[in-house]
Amino acid sequence: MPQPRAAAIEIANDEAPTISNQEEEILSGLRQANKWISPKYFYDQRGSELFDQITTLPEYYPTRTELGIMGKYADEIGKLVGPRASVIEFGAGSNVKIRLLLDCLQDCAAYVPVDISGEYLEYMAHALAADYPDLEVLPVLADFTQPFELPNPKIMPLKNLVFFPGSTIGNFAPAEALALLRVMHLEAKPGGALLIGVDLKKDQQVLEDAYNDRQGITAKFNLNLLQRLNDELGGNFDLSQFSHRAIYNDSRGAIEMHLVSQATQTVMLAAELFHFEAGEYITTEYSHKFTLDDFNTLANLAGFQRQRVWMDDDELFSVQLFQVPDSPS
Ligand code: AVJ
Repeated sequence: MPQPRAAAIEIANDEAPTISNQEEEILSGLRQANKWISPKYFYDQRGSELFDQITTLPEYYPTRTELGIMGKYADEIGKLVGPRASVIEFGAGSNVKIRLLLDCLQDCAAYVPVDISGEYLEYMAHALAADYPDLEVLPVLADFTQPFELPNPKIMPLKNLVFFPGSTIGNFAPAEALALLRVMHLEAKPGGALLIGVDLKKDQQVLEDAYNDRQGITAKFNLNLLQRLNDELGGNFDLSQFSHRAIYNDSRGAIEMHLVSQATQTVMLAAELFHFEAGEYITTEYSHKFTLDDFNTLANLAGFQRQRVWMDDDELFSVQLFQVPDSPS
């Protein structure tokens, strides 16, 4: 009988950001002529629940398609990555995807989830350790957009595999996406690899439908951001005076999510006043879409070499494997 892992899982702390610098980031975004709040603030308890609901919507193809690709090509992914990899997940996101990956890898050396939310990390790490008693789980509390220190697994890994599913890379502006890929390149180390989910350019209507679902869950998800500002930063946003909008910006190659002011109004937040004209909006998310060439060019700039691309039959979504070349001797 396998013994349950008794020891508490220790979380390596790589300086989590304080609430106050997050508050400053939010306020400065709202002071701009083009008002902006980063999509990373969507994910409080309620926001995470709403996102989970989004992933099951008929219009929202990415999650289901990515899971389908990973399931179908699991054996191939496992073979190409090779034995005894240490998996470093950027953002401890989905319980389901990491399990699919761990199940296809041979003799995984360790699992290193890196996340900015301590509570979520702890929950995910324990859930996983309970189901994989032989796996060493080494969570790191850190902002993964900045280089962080990797813990040392007991088993010496043959390579590091950075895992970044969900096309979360699409949330970053091109320059930031490149900077993030460079951090991944650094953490993967020479001889390491990157397995990344990348959403693809496609028919505009299909894209816009995915962010304008008929049940209005995406609208709730977007508006929940204002509720969060009310609850956590002393705001007085009237949610009925803002509406959700998601449109594809062709020149940017991205879905943009907006919260559109329905009236001329002034809102208070953290003891500061913010004025909105009717029709003025806060941009809350960019979700960039890529061609295979677009993404290869970006990854090459970060020093990665593409090894394989897997797609669904309709070519809606891709899972891509890249290598960090061995250091020149
Ligand atoms: C979590 C960034 C992959 O961009 O599709 C879903 C977030 N926003 N519906 C995406 C999201 C609105 C999602 N990612």
